[in-house]
This record gives sequence, structure tokens and C-alpha cells, in this order.
Amino acid sequence: MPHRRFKKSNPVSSLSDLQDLGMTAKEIEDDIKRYYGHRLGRDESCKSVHYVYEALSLVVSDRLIERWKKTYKAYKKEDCKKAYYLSMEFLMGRTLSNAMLNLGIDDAVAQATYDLGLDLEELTDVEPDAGLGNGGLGRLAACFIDSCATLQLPVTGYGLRYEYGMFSQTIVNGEQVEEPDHWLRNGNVWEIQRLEYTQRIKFGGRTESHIDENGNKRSCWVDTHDILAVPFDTPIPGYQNGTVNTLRLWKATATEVFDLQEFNAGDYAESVAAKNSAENITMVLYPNDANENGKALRLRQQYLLASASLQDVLELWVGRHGYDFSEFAAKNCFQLNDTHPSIAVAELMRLLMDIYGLAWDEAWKITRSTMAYTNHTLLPEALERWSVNLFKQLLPRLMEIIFDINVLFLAEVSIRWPGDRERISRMSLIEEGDEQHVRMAYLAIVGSYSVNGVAELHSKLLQQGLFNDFYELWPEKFNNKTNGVTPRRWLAACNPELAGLITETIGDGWIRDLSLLKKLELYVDDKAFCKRWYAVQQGAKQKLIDFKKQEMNIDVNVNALFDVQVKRIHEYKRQLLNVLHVIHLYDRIKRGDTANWTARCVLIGGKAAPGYFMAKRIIKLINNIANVINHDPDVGDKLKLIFMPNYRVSGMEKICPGADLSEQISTAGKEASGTGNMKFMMNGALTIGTLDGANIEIREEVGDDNFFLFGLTEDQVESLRHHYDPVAIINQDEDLQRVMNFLECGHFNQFEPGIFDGIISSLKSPHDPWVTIADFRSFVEAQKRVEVAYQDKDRWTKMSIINTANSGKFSTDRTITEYNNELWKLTPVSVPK
Ligand code: B0W
Repeated sequence: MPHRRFKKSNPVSSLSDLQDLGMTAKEIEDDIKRYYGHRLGRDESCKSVHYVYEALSLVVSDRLIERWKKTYKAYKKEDCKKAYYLSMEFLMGRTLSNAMLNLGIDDAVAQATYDLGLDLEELTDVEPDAGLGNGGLGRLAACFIDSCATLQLPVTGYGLRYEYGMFSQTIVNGEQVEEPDHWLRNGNVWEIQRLEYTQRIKFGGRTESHIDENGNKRSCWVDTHDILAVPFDTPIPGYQNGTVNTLRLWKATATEVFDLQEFNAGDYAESVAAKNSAENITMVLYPNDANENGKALRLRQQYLLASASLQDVLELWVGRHGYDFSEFAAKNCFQLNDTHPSIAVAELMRLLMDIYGLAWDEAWKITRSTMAYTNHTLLPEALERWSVNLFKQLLPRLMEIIFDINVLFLAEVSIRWPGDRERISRMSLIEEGDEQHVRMAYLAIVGSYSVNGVAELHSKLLQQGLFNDFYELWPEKFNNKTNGVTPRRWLAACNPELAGLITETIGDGWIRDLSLLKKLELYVDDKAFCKRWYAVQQGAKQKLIDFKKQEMNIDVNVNALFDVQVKRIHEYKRQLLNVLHVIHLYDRIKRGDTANWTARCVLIGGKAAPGYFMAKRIIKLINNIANVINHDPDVGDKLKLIFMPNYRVSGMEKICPGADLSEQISTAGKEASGTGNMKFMMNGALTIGTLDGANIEIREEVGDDNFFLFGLTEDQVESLRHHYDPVAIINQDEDLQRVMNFLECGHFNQFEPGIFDGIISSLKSPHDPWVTIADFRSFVEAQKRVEVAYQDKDRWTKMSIINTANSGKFSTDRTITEYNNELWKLTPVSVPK
């Protein structure tokens, strides 16, 4: 180990008494200059704005660290219960603006940078996104830790510090091209490496068993190839409350011993290769949102996260409480963000038994009362199953423990359902077949005290469908926690104009208590207020146009309806349905059916998993259609289709304030929750959506009159499957026939014959799981209702205000309060300011 903690008295405790740093514009300005000139050694000859960003970030970071230490001390003093959020993804986006807002120094910094002649927006735009996630699941983790800090809850996030985050997407000839995202290239001022908390992680080897002095069977995991997990901590500030929590991300490195062994054997190259293979573990984020992958490296990543984090927590426990674990479960809990970290169930057992000497029963009791599991998807292809052979080879001791858990669990099942062999095989943690597999979701359910879905419908479907056997066995474990988003990033910071108008009208209490937005409803008939609301929305649209124009050189009319669908590209999310509607509008223009036309700009953005062929083809189709429509002089301002490349967190911060219409059009029953839908609603966009995920709850909050509903319900989709006949539907719908004809005659791929054949045949297949054709007519009718509403500016503005006013439920402050009240039971800790 390179460093150890101080053992007896701390020789540098006097160094820890720091004076609080000043928060005025002048003090900040002086500090920026000092960092720029001294620490970074730059002067007027430096042309790169990056160093100014870095100087400012160091200034802000210093102020965070001060509060971070105080928070740590307060937690230590209280010896309070803690929760740990284990997630393979934290899609943090940028840090600077959010940190300034949460510290309450945004105005002072604005003044300081103005006085220095700097453009603050330009500076914040220099920061690369920390894109350590795929989409909703990773962004949810980021919103959660923001809310935990704001609610002053002692919660630590544990994840992986990928060297390369989510790939960057460019579009070449209409197709997605992936480029590596080396987000750490210029360093990362927000993190602190903590070598002193390094953990050792075992892989490979074999197990040996013996009988201990009490007659219990014990296992040892030996001949392992170890690697080190080094933590990097990022401060997570609460909203202007003095609390700064921690996000701890692990980076894999080689052990010195491991290197030396090879080196002494005289094989320098091998030794370097070994180092590389250790470091490879956290080299790259897997870009497969909701797709199976089954790669050994991914299992290594998952184990590294679980093992390093649990060792860290147990070490902290032993440091304070010695080897007495009787209170451990009362003082600690772990929330598993999907099955990705669910190996933690077996790892906690291993650590408690093999390292700390507990007996099985005691360890199992602790595990089952500290772990809680959140499921994020019903899609079968996303359910993780690991080959037993791979498991045995990589993590032999963990495999043993999982087999033992399974034996005891199946005994429980057969007591409840004697002789029901089919059920036993259905519920087994081990799936039989040509090759055996470990069902990770079942491991998570069996090892947890809570299983939750992320929206009402999704939680209901988990209970009635996917996990029904487990629900029958343990109904009390199952619950719902509808997702949310943090209103700090997703309204206060990303839409300062709207936030300003809201604060001016109802005060700033909404930033901490989003339900207060309801007060805005008092103003829906106030003409002056509505006028300002409309002006702010138009301003945001103009800003979005200017931003896109810079990037894409396309002219858009600010009065057009901004119709936006941004999310991962996936067949279940039905970007194709959106595109069919665009072709229908294009067809109407070409036919001259344009009386009372509503100009519309359809914006689509999102990344496809690199191995997901169909999703990539959908991107190509969108771009090809855009190319035809946007260059057709008959179309002009009436319709535009724009594919926005490289959709990411910082992109959404610019997009959501400028949207009129939010497209949430997944096949009912497939989108577990969705969270983009909430960001749009909060910023005053109206939703066109199916009864899926959190759309249902959005509609409940905002009322049927303020939501454009269409499409089959989940029940209807399921019963349609038996007799779905898309060709018959097409034949009965003249508009749809014409749309399909555009596709089939190659109108959008004149020089690329056949490239969309796969898409066409999937739409026309009676086995199309997403039943896109079935919802076409209903979607078109709903879009007509959208147009009628949009043409009445006053009505639309009113609906927009009502959407924001009723978005209070969708704050992660509400979600986290529910997690805490029902599952974690932590006491908020106030931190002296
Ligand atoms: C993400 C990544 C992976 C993987 O890397 O293998 C697998 C599955 C997911 C995933 N993402 N599963 N569900 C989600 C999304 O989670 C958010 C947050 O709860 C929901 O709003 C979305 O509906 C869901 O698709």
C-alpha cells in the first residue's frame, strides 16, 4: 500500500484548522487571478480559455472542500446511520455551474468574471461532461445524490471512474460514428485521489476449505491475481445548506507485487502488460443501454465496484466499532442501482464470513437487512445473466456462495410450495440449459429487504409479471418509488430566465420544495404574467436555434412548434413512430393539404449502442429524411427535421428550456419510467405520450386537458399481440399507405437502394414487438390536437404554465424522501455553516 492512515495521534491535525474562504465577488476575483497566475502559471500570452475555466473551478472547488470537511466531521460526531448508492453509472454532466448555484456564489462569480472581462457562459462551456453513464439510469443516480445532499442525508455514491465515458457521436453521411470520450484528457479539477483508502480486489485462483475451531466449514480464496482499486472522491454539494457529500469512484490499478513478480522473472514486457490488463478494468464504460453483453470485463467491473465499496464501508465500521457487527445493519444500508452491482450480495457474505469470521446465519441476516434493489427495466434482453463457467473462473469463491444461497433459498421455496418443481426451477438463481447461468436479478431479490420499480405501472408489472413468483413469496418486499429529477440542475440552473420569473412571482422556496410551484396556477389568467411566460419561452427557443445554428448551420423559425424527442435510440422508444408522422406531414405538404398549417420543427437526438444495428439504421433514416425535407423548396418553413448529434447531459440543459412539445411515445409497458419527460414538463413543455412509465403520473398531475394522450394501453398491447396484422392496418389507412409508399419506393434512399428494407419489414411484421403501426392513426390525431392548441397562443401558454405548476411531484427530493422514509430511515444531519 502506498500510504496508510495515521495510526495514533494525528501529527498534522493543526493543519486542518483552515480559515473560511471569502465569498464576495472581490475575493473570488483575487483568487481566480492567483490560481491563473501562480498555480497554473499562465499569463496574457495564453490563448486557451481552458485555464481560465480551471482557475475558476479551483476557486469554487476550494469552497466546496471546506464544507466537505465540516460535513464529514458532523457525520462522524453523530455516528449516524448511512446509506450507500451503488451504481455502475453516474451521469454527472458538468460540475461548475451546479456547484456555483448550490454554494450560492453564482452572482458573486458572475460579477467577478464580468469585472475580469470574461464571458462566464463561454467558461462553463469549456468543461467536458462527465459522461459516466448511458442514459436515464445513470442520470437518475446523479440526480439522487444531489437530492441526498440537499436533504442533508448521509449518503455516499459509489461507482467506477471510467477513463473513457460514453462515446461521442458524430454523424457522417447520415450515420452514427463513435469517437472515444477521453474526458480526463485535461485533468479533472473536481476529484481528489485518495490513495490512503486503496482496496485490494481478488480475481481468479481457487478455493480451499477447512473446518474451523468451532466445527464450521470455512473457505479460503487462494492463488488469486489481485488488483488495486484506488478511490477518487468528488464533492456533492447540497443546495445552499452547508452539506457536501461524497461520490467515490474507483479506478483499477496493478499491485506492486504483481508487477514485481513478473519483473523479477525478467519479463519486463509481461509486467507492463499485466499492469495494463489491470487498468483495463475501469478503462471504458459499456455503451449498452438496456442490452445484454455478457463480457468478462464487465463482470470484472461489477465485482470491482461491489468489492471495493463494501471493503471500504466495512473498514470504516471496524475502525469505529471494532469487530462487533451486531449494530451494522441498523447503521448501514446499500441501494443497488439495478442488478449491475448485485454481486454485492455475495461479496458482503464473503467479507463477513471469510475476512471478519462471522457464521453464515449472522452474515446472511446482515446482508438481507442491508441490501435493497431497484429494478429499472422489464426488457428481457437487459436482464443480466452470467455464465456459471465464467463466474467460476473469475470469482470462484463468489460462485460457491451463490450456490449455497441458492440451496437455502430453494429450500424456503419448497416449504412454501411443496412439490412444485416447476416453480423451483423457475425461481432458482441458476438457470439450467445448454450452459448454466446465474440470474442476477434473482440474486438481488433474494438478498435484499426491498425490491422497487421506478414508476407505478412499472412496479405493478414487476409484481404481476417478471417477478410474480417472488412477489407471491414475499409481497412485503415489493414497493414503488417513482423517479424524479433534480430541480436545481433541471430548472434553476439550466433555465435561469424561467427560474427568475418563477422566483419573482412566488418566491424562491420552490428550489427546495418543488410542490410550491403549484402556486403558479394562481397566475394562469394574469395576462401580464402569461405574456412574460410566453416571452421567456420564445427567448429560450431562440437561444436553442442560435446554439444549433452554430453547430449545424440550419435556419429555423422561432414561431414554429418545437417538437422534441431526445433519448437513447431504441426500437421500444419508437423514434420510428415520430418519423412516420414527419413523413405524413411531408406528404400533406406535397399534396397541398396545408390549410391552417402549423409550422413545426422536429428535433431528434440520441445515441445508439454501437452494436445495435437497427438503432443505427433508424439514425440513418432520420438523417436521410431530414436531408430530403430540409432541402425541398415546397416545404420551406412549414416543416423541419433536425437530428442533433451527440446528445448528452449538457445538451439537454440547452434543449429542454426551448421545447414546446415533449415526445414520450414508447410502446405502453416498455419504458419503465422515463425522466426526460419530467425535465420537459418542469420547463413548461407539453407532453404527447402513451400511457407508459411516469407519463401516466405526469398526466394524473397535470390533468387530461393538458396532456396529449394517444395509443394503446399496456393491456391492449398485450392482447393485440395474438392477432396483430399491421399490413391490414396499413391497407385501411390511406395516409399510412402513402407514408409506407414513400419508404418503400426509396424516396429517402435513392442512391442507397434497400438500406431501409429491414426497418420496413419490421414495421410490417405481425411479430413487431413495438406495434408501431397500431398506434399510427391515434398518434396523428393527437398531433392534430397539438396543432390546434398551439395555434391558440394564449391557450398554449396557459397549458405550459399548468405543466410547470404541476411538476412538483417529479423532484428527486420527493423520490429520495420516499426512499428514506420507507427504506433507509436516515436522520438528516445539519452541518454548521
Ligand atoms: C442501463 C444500462 C444497462 C447496461 O449497461 O447493461 C442496462 C440497462 C440500463 C437501463 N436503463 N435499464 N433501465 C434504464 C432506464 O432507467 C431509467 C431510470 O430509472 C428509466 O427512467 C428508464 O425508463 C429506463 O429505461
